[in-house]
Amino acid sequence: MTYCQKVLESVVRRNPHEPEFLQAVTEVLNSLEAVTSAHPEYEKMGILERFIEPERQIIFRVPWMDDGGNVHVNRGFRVQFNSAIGPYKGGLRFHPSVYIGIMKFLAFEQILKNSLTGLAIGGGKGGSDFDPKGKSDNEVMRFCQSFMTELYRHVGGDMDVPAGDIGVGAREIGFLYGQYKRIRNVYEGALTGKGITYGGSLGRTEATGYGLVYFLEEMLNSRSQVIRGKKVTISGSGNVAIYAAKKIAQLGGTVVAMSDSNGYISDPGGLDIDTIQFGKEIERKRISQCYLPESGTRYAENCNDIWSVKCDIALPSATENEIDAKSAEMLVSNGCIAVAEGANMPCTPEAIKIFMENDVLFGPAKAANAGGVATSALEMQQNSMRTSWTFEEVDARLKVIMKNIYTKSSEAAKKYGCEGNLLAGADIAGFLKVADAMVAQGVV
Ligand code: NDP
Ligand code: 2IT
Repeated sequence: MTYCQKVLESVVRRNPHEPEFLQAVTEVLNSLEAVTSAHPEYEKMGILERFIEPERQIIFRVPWMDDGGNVHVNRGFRVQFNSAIGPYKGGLRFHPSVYIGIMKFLAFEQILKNSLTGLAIGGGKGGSDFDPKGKSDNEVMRFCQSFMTELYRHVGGDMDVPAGDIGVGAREIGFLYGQYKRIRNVYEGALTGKGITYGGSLGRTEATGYGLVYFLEEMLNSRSQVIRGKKVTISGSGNVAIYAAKKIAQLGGTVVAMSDSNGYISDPGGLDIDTIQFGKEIERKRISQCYLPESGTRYAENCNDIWSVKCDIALPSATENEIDAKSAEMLVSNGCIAVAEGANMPCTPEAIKIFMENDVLFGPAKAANAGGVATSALEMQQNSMRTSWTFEEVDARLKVIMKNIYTKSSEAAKKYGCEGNLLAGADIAGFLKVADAMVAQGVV
């Protein structure tokens, strides 16, 4: 049995009720076989055993009162997974599906993603099973204040720096930051994704979606292809999806379908992205209400059917495991040439296998969606320097970072005998930096 297999066996044995975490770890350990056999010092130093165990997991009660005076209790989480190369960094997710297994998979992926950015950030993730949907602004504020009243002890600009994820956007970050500042009485960058008036970075809102498309450009370029003229399906209609759609449109592509958890809208002639953005960001509407009835756009229930829409490129940007084998086969038979993951782990292992067997370009999440956290790290840099850069400066840095992540991932794949496999390449390139830092720092 190889070192990777031994460690995987113990992860499976010790975390039987966390399928998403097991899925993420299995994928990564499968990629690391060649690396661990080339570096026997990793086994000697127990690097993998430590790499798959979070440094710290915090679970807490979040009590809050709704507008009708009823008391609710949610569960709060922060998983501080790995701090070998920098303070813990990663988003907060507010969604009813949140439990410790989801937090651990996201924090684990975040370690490698953050390493790939080339910036000094470790891996963490947090959140709650609170559902902001249908709540008033006051209810969301009271929840965020209660959440931060516990979380403040565990975060800080040099310790752990949360940001947004599903269900946590500008509004939630504002409330969380206000409470952090009130309790700590310091003005520091303990959160990213902040508003521009209080320490946020220009370009952070756009960064994940824009970065995803910059990464896609690199992927297409390797086959002498461009975005112009391509039909693109983007699942979700949140932060990542909206700015991916905007950048695709700017670069001459056509966004033919977008979704939310209820259904999807599609239009072979192209969706009106400005209407969708206004409907989602300002009016907080459902996707079914985000198009003009007189346009050629149509709405259908069942968000999973979005993958039956004919497209050249798919950018899954909603949630984990949203593309299964059946959807992958549909994409392939409809002529899809590239898939880049905007969401975290949106493709099942079976779907990824189908893409690879059919020579579909595949951009894995930890590389393709790293633009968000990379720009969060740029926000941290600006906060430390007490300065702010222009949108153009941040965007230019983001482009360079995404290009570097592509290059690093494809070169690592080549070096370790799996040329063209960006998934393995991203795992390997991300891991090497963290592993070497862990070796240097001793058994801690
Ligand atoms: P948002 O909350 O802004 O949007 C989420 C979108 O995905 C919504 O349209 C939502 O629909 C849909 N969605 C969420 N859960 C499900 C589900 N279970 N089934 C179907 N659709 C669902 O989140 P983000 O755009 O920030 O995040 C989207 C993905 O991108 C996540 O996987 C996140 O981890 C990842 N990501 C986010 C980054 C960021 O900077 N924000 C950075 C890197 C990755 P509905 O409104 O119906 O719930
Ligand atoms: O999954 C992710 O990378 C994010 N949600 C962004 C995290 C961050 O700290 O900006």
